[in-house]
Amino acid sequence: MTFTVDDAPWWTGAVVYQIYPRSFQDSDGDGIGDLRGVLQRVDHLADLGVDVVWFSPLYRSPQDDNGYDISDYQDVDPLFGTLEDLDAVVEALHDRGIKVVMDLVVNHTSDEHPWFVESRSSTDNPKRDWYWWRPARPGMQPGTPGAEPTNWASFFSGPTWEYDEATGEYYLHLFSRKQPDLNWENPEVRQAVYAMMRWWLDRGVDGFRMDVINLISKAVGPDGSLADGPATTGALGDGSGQYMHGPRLHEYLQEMHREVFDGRRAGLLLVGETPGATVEDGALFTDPSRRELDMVFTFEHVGLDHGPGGKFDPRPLDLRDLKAVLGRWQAGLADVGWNALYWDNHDQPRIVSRFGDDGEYRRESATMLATVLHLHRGTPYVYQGEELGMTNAHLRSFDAYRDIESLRYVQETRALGHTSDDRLLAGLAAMSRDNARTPVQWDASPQAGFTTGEPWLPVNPNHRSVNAEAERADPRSVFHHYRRLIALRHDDATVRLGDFTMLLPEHPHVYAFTRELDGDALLVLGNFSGDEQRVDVDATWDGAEVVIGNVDDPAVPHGGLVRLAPWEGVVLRRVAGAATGG
Ligand code: ISL
Repeated sequence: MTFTVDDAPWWTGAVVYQIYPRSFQDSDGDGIGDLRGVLQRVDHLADLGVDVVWFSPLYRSPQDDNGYDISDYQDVDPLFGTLEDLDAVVEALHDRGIKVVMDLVVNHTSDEHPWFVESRSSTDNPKRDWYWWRPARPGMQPGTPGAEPTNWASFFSGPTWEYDEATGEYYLHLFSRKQPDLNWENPEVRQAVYAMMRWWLDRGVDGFRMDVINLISKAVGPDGSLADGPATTGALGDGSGQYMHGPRLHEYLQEMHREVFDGRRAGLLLVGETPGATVEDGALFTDPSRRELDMVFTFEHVGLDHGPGGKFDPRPLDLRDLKAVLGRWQAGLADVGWNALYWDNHDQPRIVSRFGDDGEYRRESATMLATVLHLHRGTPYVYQGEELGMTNAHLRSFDAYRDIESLRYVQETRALGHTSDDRLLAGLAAMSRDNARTPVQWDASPQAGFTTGEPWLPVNPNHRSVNAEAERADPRSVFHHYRRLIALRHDDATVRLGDFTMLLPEHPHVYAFTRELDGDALLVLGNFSGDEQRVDVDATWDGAEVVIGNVDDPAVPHGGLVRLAPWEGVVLRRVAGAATGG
């Protein structure tokens, strides 16, 4: 096992809470959340009991991708406040024993970052090589369709290359055209990033969540060439083989570790966002002896409901797939490395609407999903509002959407005439990132206590019943369930470190596993359906003690048989002696 009770790092017992500042709490009535707003809500976080807060980007930004396009890494965007406001928030959180992790977005900058402004100014500018500039395809007229240097498709639809008239070349942007990719091949770029990271650590932050960190190394030939990927839609192709887990990725991460973290490691948290990573990649990133990252976010489990047409063409989840994927990550990182555990973040639809039932069984399914996730081995992440059982936005018209990924997808798909508006809207309603981005629902008042103004994205009308005030008042609520799960991880070594064994992998509706440490054993059962489910565990669990449940009369096995109520989630502890079967 990677870690034992004696040598496990602090974050094996920690729970992280993600704040998406624009949607958390507004203090000045402009309809956009801000740092003074966060200050008003720090006690909510302390009451929940989380150990770390990760802030999505607060830096200066033109907000083309809500702050994931940064124009100054060492300042706070005026939308959110000032550096002094941030200091005050960090202090308030530290006072409550909560660490602060910053988003680190260094695969790309904003096109308005001074580095890029210089880089684009001329072909011989000293910063020209800080980004990926390439001429048009040989024999093609620059700026014409198909003349892009490679056929790669952007994450946000369309090509990854933007033609820049001023110098007659293209620059690479894996995301929007306002997010040019930094050239990590250039050592000056890397040193500038490391210096910025040290500056933040010196200011007192406790680590980084590293945005698409597995895209920073591109496969570039000795002559500077970049290769096409296999064709996908129209003229475009999938370039991920050329920029995902590129040849120098691990070298860069190890260099970053040496340059930034060595000598000040204790108490920090380094988590990488790694779309497309396999469990083998995960082990390489998080093997402590390789000195790269503490944990990474896998995307496999949140891709299982993507249909043949991609994420906006969703299909129902087959629970067996979810168990296979998460079980594989548990097994693959059992002896080396560590998992980051999540259902929600600012890019994903709300889990209770996605894998649960956000109607009749909202409370039951939200608490069951939380129970299953938090009982895995790894560090759980809670995304703002998840602890309130917040649901998808259920937006009904194209105009209501703000997210660049959704808007670009609509534009592109309509231009290609690929699908009907009804299907497009249904895809957005299920999968758009805006589902996660509606304002946090604090109370039943007209704007849910989020703002006194007009919110940048509408408040979900269900805030009249689904809100923090109501959740806090009800001991059975989703909020109190999360609070108990977080406390359980703090108190229970088996939850933190116990070995994981998946049970019933072929059952279509029940998620079941055990955790075991030094003779102590927990059984976790989750009913992913609105029907009662009867399953056979084994008789050693008869009469087991209920550690945490989400219904009035939690399921306990008799003769090895257990009956789970709709969306029931329960954790049982084997009573000493029963395991012998005698
Ligand atoms: O949300 C996605 C689309 O389905 C993902 O592909 C997402 O774009 C990818 O996981 C990278 O996400 C991160 O980097 C993006 C930013 O838009 C996301 O918000 C961020 O989490 C570019 O910085």
